[in-house]
Amino acid sequence: MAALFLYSWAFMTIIRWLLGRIILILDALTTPSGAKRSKDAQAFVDQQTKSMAIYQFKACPFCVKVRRALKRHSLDIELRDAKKNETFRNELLTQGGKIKVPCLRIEENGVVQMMYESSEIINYLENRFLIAK
Ligand SMILES: N[C@@H](CCC(=O)N[C@@H](CS)C(=O)NCC(=O)O)C(=O)O
Repeated sequence: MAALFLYSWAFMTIIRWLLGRIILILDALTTPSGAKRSKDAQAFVDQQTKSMAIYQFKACPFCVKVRRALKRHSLDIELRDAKKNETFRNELLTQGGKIKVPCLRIEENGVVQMMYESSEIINYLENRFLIAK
């Protein structure tokens, strides 16, 4: 019984790892090109995104979706690996309340907002930076 459990756990781990690699390869092969803004407009956006960070796992499909949106819209937001980095993992848990990625951290006037859900994050960024959908 224990052996069966161990085999299925190992099998699922390998499948998950393989799917993760496939997602990363497809992402690398089809990376979107970034939107172009005037120098001033990009500087304004960069100034605003300085107070943001995204907690993520490298091979999580929902994180890949958000990272592609960042690339497509030329949004320079710090990425924090919550799988490998213990400090970031703890920040995500204490400030957001759960270990779930992606999560967008927005800090404004000393107030921290933690936003989960990839679609909500992308919508928020597109609305905030007036990006046409
Ligand atoms: N509906 C969510 C799904 C996010 C999700 O399921 N993320 C997984 C990673 S791919 C997660 O954080 N799982 C918790 C864990 O692995 O500890 C979204 O679109 O952001």
